[in-house]
Amino acid sequence: MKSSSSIEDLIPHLLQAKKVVVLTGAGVSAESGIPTFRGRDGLWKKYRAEELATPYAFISNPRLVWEWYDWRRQLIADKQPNPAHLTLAKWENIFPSFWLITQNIDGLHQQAGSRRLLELHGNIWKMRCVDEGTVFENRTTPLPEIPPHCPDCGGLLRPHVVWFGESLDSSLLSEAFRLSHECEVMFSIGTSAIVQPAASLPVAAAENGALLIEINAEPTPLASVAQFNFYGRAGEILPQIHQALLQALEKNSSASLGKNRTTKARKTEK
Ligand code: BJW
Repeated sequence: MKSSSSIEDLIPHLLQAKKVVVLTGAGVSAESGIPTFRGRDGLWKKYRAEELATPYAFISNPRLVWEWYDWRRQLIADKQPNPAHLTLAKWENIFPSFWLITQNIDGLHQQAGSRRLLELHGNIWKMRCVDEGTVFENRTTPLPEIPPHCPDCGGLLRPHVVWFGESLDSSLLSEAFRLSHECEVMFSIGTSAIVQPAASLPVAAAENGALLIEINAEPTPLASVAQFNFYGRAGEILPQIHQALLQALEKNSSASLGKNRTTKARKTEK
């Protein structure tokens, strides 16, 4: 199939789809004011994310790494979901099976209302005891103590996120691959699609016959694999697709599946 960037052409595929999976990355939160990792905004002081998001950086200088996370927690704390997050939350009520797989650790998808959500790289609002492995939710910003210590055993706490060279939670990853293999439509949104293993999920879906749609500010390695490519701001493109989908569902309301979806979709619009 030749690639397209027409929403009109995409809608018939979405109307047919029962199993839809979306992979998101930092670009989805960019319009909420949260910097992405790569590109001009990706620097903190003189450090790149790749230099700080590693277990080696943490072992050699926990204070520096925690200062970076404390800065990011303060930056994220007052940020709100944007139309991209809100649209994806609505899609849980539109498609018969819908799953959101995110690489983001900012919690904005949950804040937008998404519940069928896998957070592959953890969550910045959680901390983990290096000694005991206990996980705590902690939303205090700024942190009163850097680096923070475990309230139970006094051990060093670390952010409950996945750094380079660390394995992702194996059950979460298996579930993400299962959903990607089984879906009929997969969206890859706001990710540079270079960090593994997350970047393999859309490829796995496409290899298993799913329709792949990329929405990103710029082409990524997925561009040649995707059948639909939309380049621009996710917070503008997703609502446009959503509106076109709702209009098509209204027209199709005589079909029983379409009827159910339209009723649910209308509810979510209230
Ligand atoms: C917009 C927009 C708008 C902007 N609208 N779009 C196989 C081959 C080679 C290497 C590896 C491999 N397997 C594993 C590796 C090593 C490594 C890896 O992938 N390295 C690559 C860089 C090559 N992977 C790992 O180490 C992973 N672990 C692992 O696989 O364990 C087993 C193993 C280990 C070692 C060797 C082999 C196997 C773990 C990866 C963990 C990633 N962690 C981070 C930090 C999380 C915590 C934190 O946030 O602090 O996760 S790094 C960072 O990158 C973060 C992100 O989730 C992740 C992905 O970034 P993302 O989301 O794509 O952001 P950007 O900035 O890259 O892109 C944003 C995009 O949005 C851009 O394209 C913009 O244009 C676009 N955009 N505004 C739409 N408005």
